[in-house]
Formats: sequence, structure tokens, C-alpha cells
Amino acid sequence: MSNVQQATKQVDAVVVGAGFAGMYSLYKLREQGLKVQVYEAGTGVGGTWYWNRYPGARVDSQAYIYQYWFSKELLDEWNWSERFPAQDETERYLNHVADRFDLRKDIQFKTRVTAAAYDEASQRWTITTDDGQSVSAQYFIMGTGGLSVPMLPALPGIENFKGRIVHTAQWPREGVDLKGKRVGIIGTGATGIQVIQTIAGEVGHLTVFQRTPNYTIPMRNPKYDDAARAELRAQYPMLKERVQRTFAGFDYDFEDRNFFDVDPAERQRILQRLWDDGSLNFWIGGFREVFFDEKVNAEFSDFVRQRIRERVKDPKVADKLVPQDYGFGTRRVPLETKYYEAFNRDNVLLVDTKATPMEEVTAKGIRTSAGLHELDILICATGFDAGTGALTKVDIRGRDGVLLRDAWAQDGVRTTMGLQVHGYPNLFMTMAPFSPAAAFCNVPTCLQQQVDWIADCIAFVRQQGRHSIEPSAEAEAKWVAHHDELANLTLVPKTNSWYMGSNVKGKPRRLLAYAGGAGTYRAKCEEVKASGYEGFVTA
Ligand code: NA7
Repeated sequence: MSNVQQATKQVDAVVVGAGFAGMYSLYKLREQGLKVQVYEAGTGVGGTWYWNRYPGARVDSQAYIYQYWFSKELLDEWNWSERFPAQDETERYLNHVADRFDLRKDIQFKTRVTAAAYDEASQRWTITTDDGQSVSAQYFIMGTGGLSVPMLPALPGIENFKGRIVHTAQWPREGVDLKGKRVGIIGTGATGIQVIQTIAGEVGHLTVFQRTPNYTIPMRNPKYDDAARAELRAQYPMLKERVQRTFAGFDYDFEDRNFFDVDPAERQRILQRLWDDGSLNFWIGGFREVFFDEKVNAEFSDFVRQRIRERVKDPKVADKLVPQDYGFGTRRVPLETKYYEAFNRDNVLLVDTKATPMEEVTAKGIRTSAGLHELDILICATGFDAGTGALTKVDIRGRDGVLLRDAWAQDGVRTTMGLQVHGYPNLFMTMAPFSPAAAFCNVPTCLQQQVDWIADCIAFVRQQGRHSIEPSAEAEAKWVAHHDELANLTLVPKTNSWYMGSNVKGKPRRLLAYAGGAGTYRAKCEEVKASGYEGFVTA
């Protein structure tokens, strides 16, 4: 204990995580003259793009909107190689940013924050790390990401497997030799799809354990040459503005027209045009009613089902790959490249775990109700405890020592705009529940907006000569009610996915992300700022 006390150092702000949000928080707050300490569990920067180095990992947002906007020099000098860059390129970009702006000197790597406690008398947080150190900070910012706590499947006997088990988000830096091996993969979300389409031709045999098929969109991923990059660069100022106002922080947005005001032939032409763009445009750049209206949604769903069927040779396999019992876009829509063709290969077997459930893992492989699938390597593309996972994993104690984890377990999750929580002064969060950043957003757009808001808020507190800020209980209740009201207007709660927390046993079903759209959310955040932080209490 005395060691810990001796080690206590004083900074203005502690930031957890050196991914997109953490690095930008460091940059912004340091610019405002704050002494900032960042803690990062990994050995390098990049967050999601540091950890998720599985085969085929790639962004589903176009590179030219998946970047920082704060530095013209950075925009001018960084050359994206293609429309949807792979993990290593995105990680290289984030390393370049860290070097370019000399961020590393304030980042302590290989260090996990385990606890943080607020002291009302001093209006400061004491933050403890897994190396037994502690640091005192006035502001505490969780830049821990929404998808950073990986989940392994709870299968009986998993500890008996004699082969290798690897979660996609914990993929070893040195790689895994899959060549010629009997590989099994559990999970066919955005991650599983990228892995399957990438490794099918390399492994000896691939068994895909699928519980729920996804609607997907074929990715169109042209390479960029200098001319293409120059053309894009000329659009950066426009893109920077545009992404701030759209529903999902992309450069495209919904049609102004209502779906059924457009005649059926024209509707099909529009769907085809969106489809041919080879991006998420088909989902969040088409008609907003796809999220609200079952009939509109059915037309989108049928369109995609048909496209999937066209590509799978065996109609029985196609039956399994085509989603039937939920609507398009009510879960995250993955982009894919030759994913369905993988199932036309002789060395790929699709196992429907709803029809033949996985009963146990044995030393040799996975036994379903239909028999044993022998495996050398088991890949778990089984997702994350999204949104709340990273926030409840740390012992965050607010006023009166109340653990955030307990408060949320007892009263349900609550946040104010996903940025702060009543009872936790000077705690700021990014990608937290009840903001669009939690799921319905091109992540860098929403993270930069949230970090800008946090930095402005801290500047405001300092300018006022105050020391802390938190939302009032009333403002928080209002935001939570507003969030829930919008969530229930959408079709999303009808489907199971990490959007609803339904992938985690015992997690209450609740839409994580604010459904009003990123543009509307930004306007609301701006309103709060312009009003002198109405609904927030300073002390
Ligand atoms: P997801 O989208 O949560 O996908 C996880 C997949 O793993 C999904 O297909 C799950 O089936 C499956 N899963 C999880 N546990 C099990 C068990 N126990 N048995 C069978 N199948 C299981 O995670 P991803 O990593 O693919 O993507 C996360 C986000 O990262 C993605 O949305 C993008 O935003 C980037 P289910 O669908 O639950 O039936």
C-alpha cells in the first residue's frame, strides 16, 4: 500500500487506450495545455487496429472518411492505397500519427487500468494500473472502444481441446500457421466473414460453425493511384463537413423521398445503384424507412437474399446462408469479398448450429448433435461484450464509492449522451452506450466529435474557474428516456445481436446506440455546449 501511495503522481488528465479516441484525446488536451497520461494495454498504438490482426481484417468504411481531420499536413502527406484498407495499413497510419505528433512520450504501453476512484473532497480521480502504480488526475477519459472485450463461447469441454484456440481479437503478432490444417471457425459476423473468405483457399479443411447467417454487401475495393488520391484530397474539405451531418457519419445519407413514393421499377434501380457502389451505402445511404418500416425492410431483405442465392451452387447450402427470420440492417451489415464462393469449395463445410447444436469440445474437435468435427485449430470469431464491457471491467467508483458496474446492474445502464454519467464527475467516455458512436456510426467521425466535445467541456470548466462537471440526474433521465423512445421506434430491437446486448448471457436487452443519427446527435451536443452546458452541474 505504501508503495502505491509513494508512486502517486499528479496529472491533469488520464486517458485509457491509445486507439483512435485515446490518441486524439491526448493530442487535443495537450494542445489545451493539460498534462496528460495515457495508459495502453497493448505494446503499440492503434486500439482495434492493433488487436484485430486476424487474416483478412479490413475496414468497412472508405479510407477517405476513416481518418483524422485535425491536421491539413497529415491529410496532405498520408497516401491511402485502396478504398477499404487492410488492418496493417490502418495500424501503420495510426503509428504515423503517433510519431508525427510525438504522442508516444505521454503513452505508457503494456499497462492496463484496473481501477479508478473519485474523491469528492479533492475533486480528483485516483487511477490504479496493473503494475501497482497509481496516478491522481482531475479528468478521467475512457477511450477504451466499444468492441474491445472479446468473448469466447461457453462450450462445455473447451479446456480439453488439444489443438489451438484463438480469438480473432487476440490474434498473435507472429501469426498462426493455417496452411493445410483442419480449421474450425465459430462465428459469421463481420469478423468471421473476413476470416472465412481469406483462409478458405489456404487451409486443408474449413468447418464453419454458423448460428445466424448475415445479410452482407459485396465490397468494391479499387486501388488508388496518385490521380485518384489527388481527386479525393480535393474533396477532403467537403467530406470533413459532410460526414458531420449524415445519419451514420459517412459521406452518404438517406434519400429525401419516401420509399413508397417511388415506383417499384425505380426503387429496384435505386437499390441496384446502391448495391453496385460496393459499400455500406446500400444500408445507410438508401431509404431511412429500412430501419422503421417492415414492408420497406422486406423489399431490401428480399433483394439481398436473391443476390446471395445467385452465388451459392448448392441450394441446400444457400438455404443456410440466407437470413430468413429477421430483417436486413437490423444487425451490423458486413461487407464481403467472395465470401459465398468459399462455400462452393470442396474443402469448406457449413454447419448450422441451430439445426445441429455444438454439444461439447473434445480433445479432437467439436461434437455437434450430428457428430464430431475433428480440428487442429479453432478460431473464435465470437465477438465482444460491446459498449458496456470495457467500462464495467474497470472498477470505476464515483461519488460515495459506488461502482459504475453495480450502478448499471442495479438501475440499468444510464449515460448522458454517452459522454458522462451522473455521480461520476469528470469521467468522460467515448463509444459508450446511448451515443451513435456505440454502433451506428463511421467510428472516426463520431469519436472525433465526442473528443472535441469533451475537450471543449474541460476547457469550459477551467475557464469558469471550476473543478468538476457532471450531468444532473434529471438531464440524464431525460436523455435515457429519449434514447429508449427512439430505440423502440426502430426494427433493431426485434433482432438479436451485440447491438442489443443479446450476445452476452445475462446482459439486459437494450439498444446500445443512439438511434437519432450522428448528425442529430452532434447538433444536440452543440446545443448543450452553446447553452453553457445546460443540464450539467459544475463545482
Ligand atoms: P459479432 O458480430 O458479434 O459476431 C459474432 C459471431 O459469433 C456471430 O455470428 C455469433 O452468432 C457467433 N457466436 C458467438 N457466440 C457463439 C456461440 N456460442 N455459438 C455459436 N456462434 C456464436 O462479432 P464480430 O467480431 O464479427 O463483429 C463485431 C463488430 O466488429 C462488427 O459488428 C463490426 O462493427 C466490427 P449469432 O449471430 O450471435 O447467432
